[in-house]
Amino acid sequence: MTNLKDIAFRMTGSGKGILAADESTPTCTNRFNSIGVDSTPENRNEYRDLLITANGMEKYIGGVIMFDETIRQSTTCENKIPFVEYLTKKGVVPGIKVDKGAKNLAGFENEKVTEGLDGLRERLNEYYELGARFAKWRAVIRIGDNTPSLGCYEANAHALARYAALCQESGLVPIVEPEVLMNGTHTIDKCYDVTDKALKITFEQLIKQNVSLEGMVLKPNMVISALDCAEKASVEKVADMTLKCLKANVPSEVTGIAFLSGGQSSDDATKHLNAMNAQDDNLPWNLTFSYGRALQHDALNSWGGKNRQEAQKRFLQRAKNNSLACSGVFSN
Ligand code: 5MM
Repeated sequence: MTNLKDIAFRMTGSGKGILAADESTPTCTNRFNSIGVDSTPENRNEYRDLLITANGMEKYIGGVIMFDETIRQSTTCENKIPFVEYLTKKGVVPGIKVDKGAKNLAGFENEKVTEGLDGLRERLNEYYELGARFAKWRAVIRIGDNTPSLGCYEANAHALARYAALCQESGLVPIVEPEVLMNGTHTIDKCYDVTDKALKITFEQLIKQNVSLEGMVLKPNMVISALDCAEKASVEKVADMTLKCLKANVPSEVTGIAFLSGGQSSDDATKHLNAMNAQDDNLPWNLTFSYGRALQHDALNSWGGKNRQEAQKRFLQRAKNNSLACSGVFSN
């Protein structure tokens, strides 16, 4: 079995990041509705194909997160090669979203816990056989007047740790994603406090469940002002506060940290990552991206169901910009 640390390095090292293309069918349908394309299995296959087969994407992308439907699909224009096989041949690690979504947390108002642990060992073994070498599980933490509660932090951290241990038992690198949402009006200082606590409790649980830290990838939110906050923090402030929070909470053994974009504009997501890597080139972990919307937004809109070439061009440009940001050398 390949060493988990090596896989985590291939996903996040050498200036590469991760493409999050694991939208579940309802989310993909919302995205397609916005561009007037029917969300059929064939159209979803065609869209994922244009991302995965974009010429040279492997220079910038070390791993692709897929949804259950996608990992069973194949390229549409290159002799129907299964996506897993196609990616593996290009040196890109195939991955799979394995959580079953964030559901209401019983006993708490307006809080979620991510489900999917029952039967997970068997599902992971099947995905390993299909060729996946990493997995992803996303926990959702919303900032509100009286949230998050300690019960919400702990329930989500415990599930993330149980999932991560099961992944490593099956030979898969777990991406551990405790996402503090950008929705709301809160300040960057509030986001710092909540992210600090979420990471602290998540690592306590990961250590208790004997998860190998070098064989995992953390996928956190950046420390940032909420979407509807009256005062938007500068790029420098986001970079400073995010690095401070990560240094305070993420053990140096962790191989990679790959941010989610979370609703930031594509440009902001690149600038923030760039500022962090420009500020400190001696970080203990690879600091990179695992973006969904910030990598796909331009491509999806220019595709519109037809314009494959333009969509691939836009996707490659975003991937390249973020790869440069991994070395802190991106400039507009
Ligand atoms: C790609 O979107 C994923 C969520 O999909 P579902 O809501 O359909 O399950 C999501 O987990 C994603 O991987 C991360 O949030 C990163 O995506 P963004 O768009 O925040 O960079």
